[in-house]
Amino acid sequence: MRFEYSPAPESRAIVTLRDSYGLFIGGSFVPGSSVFKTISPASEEVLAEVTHAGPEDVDRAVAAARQAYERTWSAMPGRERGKYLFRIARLIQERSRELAVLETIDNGKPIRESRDVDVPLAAAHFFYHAGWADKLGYAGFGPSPRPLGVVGQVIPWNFPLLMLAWKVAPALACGNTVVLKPAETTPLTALLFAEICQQADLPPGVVNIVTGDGATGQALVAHPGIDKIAFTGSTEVGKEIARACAVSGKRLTLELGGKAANVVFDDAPVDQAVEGIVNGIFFNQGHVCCAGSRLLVQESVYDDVLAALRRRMGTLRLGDPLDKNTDVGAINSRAQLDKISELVSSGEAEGASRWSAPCPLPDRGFWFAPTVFTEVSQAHRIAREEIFGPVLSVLTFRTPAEAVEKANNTPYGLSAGVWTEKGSLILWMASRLRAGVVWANTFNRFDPSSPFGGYKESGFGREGGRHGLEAYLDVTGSADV
Ligand code: TAP
Repeated sequence: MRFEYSPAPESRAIVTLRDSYGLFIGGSFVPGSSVFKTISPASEEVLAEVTHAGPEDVDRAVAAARQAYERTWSAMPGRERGKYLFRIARLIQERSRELAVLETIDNGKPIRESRDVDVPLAAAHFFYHAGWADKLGYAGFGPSPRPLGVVGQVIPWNFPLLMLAWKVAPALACGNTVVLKPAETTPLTALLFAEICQQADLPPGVVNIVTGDGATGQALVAHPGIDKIAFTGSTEVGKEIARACAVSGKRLTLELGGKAANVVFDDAPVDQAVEGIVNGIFFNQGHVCCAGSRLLVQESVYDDVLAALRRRMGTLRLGDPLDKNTDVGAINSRAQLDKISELVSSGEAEGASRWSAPCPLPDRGFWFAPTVFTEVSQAHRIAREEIFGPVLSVLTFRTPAEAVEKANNTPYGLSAGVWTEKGSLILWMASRLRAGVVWANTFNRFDPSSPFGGYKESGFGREGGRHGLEAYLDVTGSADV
């Protein structure tokens, strides 16, 4: 049965966009060397002009962060730092609708997701790390672990505010100051976060935000005044950053790409598994590093699972991201749409069979219908490369051992999913899957207390939980680590 939905748009009125935004350095918005425009990927409308930070602007931001580190933040008792983090967390909650609408406008993701996932999780990360700020001596890193200093943080466009929270909250809780570079296509919630820092009376220079493109990121990574780089983004850029940081003495954590296997056994409840498959690959248009982009189905239930999956995909509603009924929003940029289209064409050319949900695409903006490929071989590019879009590749297996072999046959190792009724099989699989996170009978669950990170080309270091603190502390010499 098909349900008809009337439009249910969330109002944009809560967001006041400025015509142009400066850089956030030393607690104030300041001009920089040049400007660029940020657009809405759903309509291609220009939203605002944003400042491009050149090397001299990055230099100013690092100097402000150093001064704040030395004069205020590193010397402040943890319980005082914690108060600021609690205040920021509460302000994120208070301004949650504004943040959600702005995130949806700038990123293209459905309002249902920014409202129910991105913003609440961002607040949760600040609450969680606020609690740690005065308890670092009990975290198992020795009695008085020291901060590292000034941290340079570079984040991608898929979860702009949430990735900021993953980076900024632990860094500040541990006594570091930060210079953060948001992605070029999604700078607006980071700039609203800068206003929240002002509202929270955060000492000037503790958080600095430099907008710009890859060159701004490069300048930040190369800056000699930085003690640690925390990067989330593609494996390709991660490798470049690892080379740039080599023998510089800078600490480095890398959260990179993925090509997760979502493994469905023949005893899994089909409808529940299909919901998990859909959430695993179509949540956030598949712009998710841990997306379940390779579906491994046990051969005996292949026909049932595929039929139920196509049926469910046919009910997904694609369109206006601000509509509260929308399931699939816009692709974040034309460049990303081109990348998805190129990989999908390669799948067809290499002989896989494509099926896309029959949903009309809007005339303006960047869109891609939810798509599934069957008859996929492990050698196909769509089975090996991260597509970072709403495209699922389906493979089959007969035995658990074959499922493990195929799941691990990837240069990545960020996440995996297992669907079965048998607890013993879940544990057997989890101990063999080379992935930082293994979800059982669920997918894409996040919690600030749970460490997240990868193996192999998915990077190193963990974010969240006690493990995530270690990345922002000097734990050398600690016997407890
Ligand atoms: P990237 O192209 O790698 O960009 C990430 C960030 O790095 C952006 O801010 C980018 O600026 C900047 N950047 C680009 N070139 C740089 C350079 N040479 N030096 C320093 N910074 C540079 O990735 P993306 O396309 O935005 O994001 C998608 C990727 O992120 C996917 O591979 C995804 O799997 C990964 N990701 C991983 C995770 C975790 S937790 N593992 C989470 C989310 C996303 P511009 O925006 O100007 O290009």
